Amino acid sequence: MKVLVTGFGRFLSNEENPTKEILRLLPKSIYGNEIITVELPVIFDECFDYLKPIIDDNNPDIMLMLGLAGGRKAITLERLAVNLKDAVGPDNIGNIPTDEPIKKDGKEAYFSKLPLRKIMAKLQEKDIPVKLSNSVGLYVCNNIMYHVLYYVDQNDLDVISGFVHLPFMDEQTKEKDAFSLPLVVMLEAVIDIIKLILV
Ligand code: PCA
Repeated sequence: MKVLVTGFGRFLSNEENPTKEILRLLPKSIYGNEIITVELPVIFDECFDYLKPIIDDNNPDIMLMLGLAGGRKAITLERLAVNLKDAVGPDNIGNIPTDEPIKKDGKEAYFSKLPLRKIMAKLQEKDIPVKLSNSVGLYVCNNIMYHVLYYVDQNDLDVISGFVHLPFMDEQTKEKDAFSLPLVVMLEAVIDIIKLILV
């Protein structure tokens, strides 16, 4: 099986992004399955234009998308993406869409294809803070999750795909009072999630 993992770099006031570090630290294979990592631009719709040829070239069996949700107090397993762009702040090239659909012919929402309950049980067993989330937001993380699930749906692809938000890593909260986790714990969680989907 081939596993494609995506993440992001800096955006808004976040100079660093734990998901970018995780892409760097993930092993090249897990249980003999190839792990491909891609850092996506934090830009509405262009994030998917960038990713699409990589999906087409690699035909992954699993797509795990990662993003930072600073301020959340756990790793959050996103249940669904919605057909809406509505940003309170700009993306990395200044787009601030308001009330715009992502795909005119798309469904209102798509559900994650990851085994969310199983993932939650596994991380809870290890005392890693984890929660289900009913909203991935309406910024670029929702945008990429929606685009990927739309693409999988439209093309009838058999790809286990979904999105997981990570909280701040400890390095990001030295000067602010916010919840964070050590990067190594989040790396372990991401590897566990991949292993669980693989078995
Ligand atoms: N988090 C943002 C976009 C990039 C990222 O890591 C979000 O939650 O939409």
